Amino acid sequence: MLREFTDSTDIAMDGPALAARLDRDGYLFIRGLLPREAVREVRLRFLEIAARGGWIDPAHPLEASIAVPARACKDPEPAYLEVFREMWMLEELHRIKHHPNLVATFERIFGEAVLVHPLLVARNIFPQREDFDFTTGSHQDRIHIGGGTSYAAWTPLGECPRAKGSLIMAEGSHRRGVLDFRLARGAGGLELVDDFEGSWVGSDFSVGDVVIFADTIAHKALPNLSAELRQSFDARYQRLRDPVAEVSVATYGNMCGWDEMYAGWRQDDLKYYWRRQGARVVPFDRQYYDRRDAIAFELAERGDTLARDTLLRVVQRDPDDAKRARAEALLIRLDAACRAAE
Ligand SMILES: O=C(O)CCC(=O)C(=O)O
Repeated sequence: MLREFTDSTDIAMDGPALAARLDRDGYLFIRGLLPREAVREVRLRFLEIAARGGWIDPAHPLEASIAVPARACKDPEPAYLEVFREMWMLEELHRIKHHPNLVATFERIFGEAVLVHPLLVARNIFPQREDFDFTTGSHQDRIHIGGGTSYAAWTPLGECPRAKGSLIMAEGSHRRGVLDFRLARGAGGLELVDDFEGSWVGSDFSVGDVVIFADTIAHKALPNLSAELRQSFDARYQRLRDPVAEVSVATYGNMCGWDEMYAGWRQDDLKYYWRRQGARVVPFDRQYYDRRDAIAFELAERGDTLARDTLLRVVQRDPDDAKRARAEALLIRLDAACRAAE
């Protein structure tokens, strides 16, 4: 059962009230926090790139964002990243996470200076089909983000009713610390063991509506049951004086260097801003990834394809040479076994 989000639009200018509610529920849902035009600009850029990548059905207007099911792909597959790379490097995408309405909201909540994480995530979720499902399973961000306490802001690029796969929260679950997880299909590649029955809250999102949430709240996406590509972005914010993990000041999956990305930008004000702000960068705590990867290695040794996406992530992103080599060998073995079974 899914209950409605508590709507915090009426207290959006009241810092102490926002902070108290965020502490109580683990999330804040604020309607119209971002201007529609600012979101629409990013959306159009995304759709143009998606169309060039063959993801959007040309038989419909671009803004209808009707997906081509045969081109369904997912992060971190190479076919996905090839198209996604251009989206992630867009100046407009990075600029919107600094939108004064977002930053001022976090300043009000913290009552002090805010660090906007340089890393942000953008998503393109193809419609769910019998042979394709990339619905984000329930997880906590803390294990992916590390550093000091941080908060996410998630917003869809375009209208996002529940049936198009909006994000939902397990109200109050942020109080329980880091919880047990297992490997799963879907964005993130993990899911929490607990099902949080009775705690789930969500809403239909209009363009500009934002959900802000704590890095220990359990959350997940609903399946995309529409014919459209569900696009969204999630950015992270923390107190400037708290430490930030090095992964959060790197580009997405280290897909490019910042200089390479900045070369295509028109303005300079957001280039390396966190260095000028004096962000305190610390090593990323890999303990949870080490646990995830150990599970994936064990499953892969047994020929379970559930391990595949995690192995891909290790190959693309892990700093440990031996671990990357082991993941690569297991991936080759898994794929050969799959081909033999076909
Ligand atoms: O957009 C999604 O499907 C997942 C987003 C998410 O889990 C997050 O922002 O932490």
